Amino acid sequence: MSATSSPSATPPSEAARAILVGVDFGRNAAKQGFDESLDELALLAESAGDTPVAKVIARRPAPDAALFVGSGKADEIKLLVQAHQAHTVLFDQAISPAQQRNLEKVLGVPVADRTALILEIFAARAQSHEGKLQVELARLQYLATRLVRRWSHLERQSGGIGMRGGPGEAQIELDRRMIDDRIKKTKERLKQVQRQRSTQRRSRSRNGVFKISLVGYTNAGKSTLFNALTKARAYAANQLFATLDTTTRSLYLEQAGASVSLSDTVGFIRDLPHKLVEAFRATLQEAADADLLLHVVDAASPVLDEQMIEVDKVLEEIGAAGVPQILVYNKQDLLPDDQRPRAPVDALLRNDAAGEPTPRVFVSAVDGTGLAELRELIAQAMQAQPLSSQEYDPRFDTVASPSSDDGEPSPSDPSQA
Ligand SMILES: Nc1nc2c(ncn2[C@@H]2O[C@H](COP(=O)(O)OP(=O)(O)OP(=O)(O)O)[C@@H](O)[C@H]2O)c(=O)[nH]1
Ligand SMILES: [Mg+2]
Repeated sequence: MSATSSPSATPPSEAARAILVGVDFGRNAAKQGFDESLDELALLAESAGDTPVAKVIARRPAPDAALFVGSGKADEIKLLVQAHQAHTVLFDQAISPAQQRNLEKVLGVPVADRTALILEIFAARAQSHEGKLQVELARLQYLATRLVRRWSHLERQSGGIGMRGGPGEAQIELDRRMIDDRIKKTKERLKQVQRQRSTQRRSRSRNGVFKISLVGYTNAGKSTLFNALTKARAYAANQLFATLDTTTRSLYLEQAGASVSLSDTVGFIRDLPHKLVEAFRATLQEAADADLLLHVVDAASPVLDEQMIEVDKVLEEIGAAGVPQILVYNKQDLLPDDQRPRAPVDALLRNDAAGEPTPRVFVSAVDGTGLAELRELIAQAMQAQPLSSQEYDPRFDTVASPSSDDGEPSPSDPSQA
């Protein structure tokens, strides 16, 4: 199973024309995560290398057991597939393996849902050894549950072996055993890599550096902000999940007279496949271990509230709900004048937060607005919890320096003076 190693999207010649389908379950919409515009699905499709050519909205009170959308709507979609000579149909909600099989029979083209798309994007983006193993594990676990025609189409795209039209039953039985075997092996390899990683992380935390993680919905501008703050050149693009691996840089804060470590990592999305959260737990752990989270919000998004809720959900899931946050409302440059905030900094009382309002700053990572205020807020947060998990030594100013492994106090340890 090979994944392309460059972050670039599939070349246009291979771009598959895709029909996008969303189902509005009416009153249950919120639970089912309905997005009328299907904008996010379109961006997911593009990020996976497909070209959306048509959108279909179906309305029904509950999913159809066999076809998810019901047979009338399926016929309508089939006509669209033919009219646009589409290669694939993408569903905004999760569909079951049986629904997928039935739909593929009716529509005559591979069908995928959000989960499959997200997995595809992750597979194409993973750069580090650990990231690739994590994606491989999630893909195998997903693969183990279904017959996926689109998957073989994918294998072709990424240069692996695969066959058109999907495997036969005997082949599937074989594949299944092979997959189980590979899941076991991948888990073992991952465990090994993660042992090394946690040793590294421990040695970093023993250094007593104040650790900050950028978190937020995918495409909110985390990497752009990371670059603006650290003068780094992390990959930032108008794609979902442009970043998969964690990048950490040291950042000197004049206001605090000290350096902090800043990490940029994978973005969150609604209905992040659970297996993926599980597979990426080690990467996401970075956020849970942080002393402070910069929760980056795309202030220009019409659905920013929903996105923030989704981010909080994932933070909860990885045990980072208790880490102090600064809300960073990014992309201010995109807002019309009458929607700009009156003050560059304020605090927001969040629904579920008991008591304490969360500091909020309005920035533009692109034109630099509000970055000085953000640095000031970080310095204040450091003062509020200078000795959180470890001894905080303000003289320390590099992230990568090795620390002694034997637990001996370092020569600069103030308690030794
Ligand atoms: N106008 C404007 N665009 C921005 C700003 N910050 C980021 N962007 C754009 O938003 C898009 C996403 O930015 P990224 O920094 O890649 O976002 P991210 O949160 O790292 O996204 P993932 O890594 O995909 O989760 C890019 O096209 C950026 O140029 C901003 O302040 N203003
Ligand atoms: Mg990024």
